[in-house]
Amino acid sequence: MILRFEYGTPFETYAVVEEIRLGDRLPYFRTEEKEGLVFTHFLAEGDTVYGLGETMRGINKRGGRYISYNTDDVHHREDMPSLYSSHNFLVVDGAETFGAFFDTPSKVIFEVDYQNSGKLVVRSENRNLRIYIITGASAYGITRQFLRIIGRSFLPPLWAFGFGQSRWGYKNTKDIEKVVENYREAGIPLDYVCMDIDYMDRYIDFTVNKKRFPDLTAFVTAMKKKGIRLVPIIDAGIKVEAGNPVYEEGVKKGYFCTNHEGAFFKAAVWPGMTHFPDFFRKEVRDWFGRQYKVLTDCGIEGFWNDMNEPSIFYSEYSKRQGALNMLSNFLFPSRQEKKENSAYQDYKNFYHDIGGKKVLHHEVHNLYGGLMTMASGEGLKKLIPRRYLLFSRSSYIGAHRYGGIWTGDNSSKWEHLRQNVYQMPSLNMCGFLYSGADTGGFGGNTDRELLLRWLAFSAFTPLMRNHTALFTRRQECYQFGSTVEFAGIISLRYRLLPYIYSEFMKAALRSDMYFKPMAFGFPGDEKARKIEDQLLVGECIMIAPMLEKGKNTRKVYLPEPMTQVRYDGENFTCKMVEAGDRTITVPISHVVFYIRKGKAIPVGDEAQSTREVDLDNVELIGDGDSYEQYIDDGCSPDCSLDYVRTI
Ligand code: MIG
Repeated sequence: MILRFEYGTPFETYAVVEEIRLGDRLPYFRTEEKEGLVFTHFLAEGDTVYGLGETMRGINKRGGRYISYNTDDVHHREDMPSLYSSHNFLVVDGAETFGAFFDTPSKVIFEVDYQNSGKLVVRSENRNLRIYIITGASAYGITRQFLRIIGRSFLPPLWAFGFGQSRWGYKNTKDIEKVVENYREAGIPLDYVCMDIDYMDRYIDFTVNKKRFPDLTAFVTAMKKKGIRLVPIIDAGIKVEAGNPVYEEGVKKGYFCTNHEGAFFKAAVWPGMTHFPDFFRKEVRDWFGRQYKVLTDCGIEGFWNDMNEPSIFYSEYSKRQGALNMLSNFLFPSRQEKKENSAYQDYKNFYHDIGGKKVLHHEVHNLYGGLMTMASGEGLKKLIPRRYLLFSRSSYIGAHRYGGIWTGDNSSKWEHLRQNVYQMPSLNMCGFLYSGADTGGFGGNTDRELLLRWLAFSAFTPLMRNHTALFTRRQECYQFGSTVEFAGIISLRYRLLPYIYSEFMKAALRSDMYFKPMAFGFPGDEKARKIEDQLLVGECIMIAPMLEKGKNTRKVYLPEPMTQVRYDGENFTCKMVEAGDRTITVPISHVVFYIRKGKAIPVGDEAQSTREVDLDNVELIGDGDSYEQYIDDGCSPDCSLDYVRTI
């Protein structure tokens, strides 16, 4: 059952799409007014708390403090309170089991048994909010009810499930051609290459640098012939410059955020001074969505939206302060929270025009990136007759209906691979099924072993992209000596595509999760409940990724007998294994995963690009004898469960 509770005049966030009955007294929480509203729930000792989407730590959120306030910070330490997105849904599972969604675009702090308080304390800075309380028999069932009320996940095309290569620093057609050539030569599958900010003319949105890409349409066509799509980046800010048509039209129509004086707010990002589109207005979203036409007209079918927290280097107000903050952020990452008052000062320096009222950005901050995604998604739906690819850095629940997300600027650290594993099921709980991290790590220099192990995990994440930052070592899969192991691991992804695609589509169409914590699959199993480094992928697979440097073995817990599948880069070897604790040996060129009891999964042939994948031509492996396969042409927008058939 789901009930809605309202405080003050809640802000419309577009997160929930169903009409939910109003309850009269908030259950489970004690409510106090203290610098906003404070909700307290007493946790029992064995309670597990799931959810909160893109946050750090683990799958069980106990012991942590999390702040929903979208933040661009490259230091993803485990105790980091805020990342790029805010996903305020959690489930308490234990003595009392319920789900709660704190629906407000303002800052919310979650203290989950923080400092062993035994309490779940939720502090909403804003007194206007909606809370949805969901009850049900299990954490999984509650999550599925939540997924139903927030509406169906974004459905990407089949090619978006291929492998993508990206690097901040690819400058021109030659750079990209070289990447594609090297991949094809090494026989490593590849479906798309991302174009980072350097493809633009001086980082100006919706422009193409004519020197570097003299004929983008011809280039896109030539790449498509090789089975490669190009995926350009779009940033949130629009450059202030006479002659920039997007800027000029935005100014004329009053589409940008304003400052204290009522003039358009100026903030410096990559292109220099920019104005921020006021995505809170429908006409602004429609207008922004139409701008993608410049690129879709060239044959582009996918984008990534960046800097949409929005990220600000400095502004007309904080010029000095901003530079100092950036420096101190870099030098003293652990002071992130304490710096809030100065580093985030600019969020109190501009306004949105919402329903004719001036609203301070700070109060609706967490919704900005999500609304940019809504603008792009709705625009792309009109511009492209097929399904588009879109993933964003910043988001709020609701944006999952328009695009996916990537988890932002991680680094090349084993710890961040582990965080990637923990984040996936939590993001799925909040609707973001199409997600993934920068495989190999964005900041810092990766190494062969880390990248191979990371790829072996990302082979299961819907968004599978190798991305790295400017000034880091080359990170393409052919830069690490022998390429066979890379070709082998990535070929697993392509051979599993009939399963991965089908499970993703079924999960989205049934308001279900694609990645689940072990506890959701084996709720009665005390041991499974505590395991965070194994995940369920779709309805049939359990994975146990290799997360430690220099180690070829790991422990795996099997709650039931399963088929162990070992892929050596070429062949699948299956054997039944009994329930219980096992130690497996997984050389760097292998991937070991499990098929659940009584289940079978479809595997296909190797392919260099998704266009060679034949979803129809599959073989079943596992001890079951049938599989429910979602199958369609991979690009038509009319997806439905009618496309599920039993094979
Ligand atoms: O200030 O476009 O998270 O993926 O490569 C950095 C350059 C801006 C941040 C993104 C990252 C991207 C980078 N961007």
